[in-house]
Amino acid sequence: NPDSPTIGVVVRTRPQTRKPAMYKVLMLNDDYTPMEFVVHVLERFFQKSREEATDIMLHVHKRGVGVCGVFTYEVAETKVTQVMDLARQNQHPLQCTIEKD
Ligand code: NFA
Repeated sequence: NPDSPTIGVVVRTRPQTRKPAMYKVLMLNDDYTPMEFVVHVLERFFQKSREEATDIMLHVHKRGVGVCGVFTYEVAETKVTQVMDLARQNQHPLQCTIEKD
């Protein structure tokens, strides 16, 4: 319509959305933590099936280190704390660490 100016709305978008940095939770082998405890930890804190947990535990047992999962920093930190707290309560030397993915 030539007599009525069109009303425009300025919409600004962010230049990009950034994906959060991701961190691997690594589990280290040791000579003392019982295999069944490691499987329990993987089921409880990393939502692994019994079969998957057993595969990961055996991988860590044979290779020395393995990936439990990949998470944002805060979630990865929480998982490590939960695993190490339960291990200490049960007097197992099980160790977990975080590594940037
Ligand atoms: N190496 C341990 C054992 O023989 C089992 C283990 C697996 C410990 C994975 C830590 C991590 N009892």
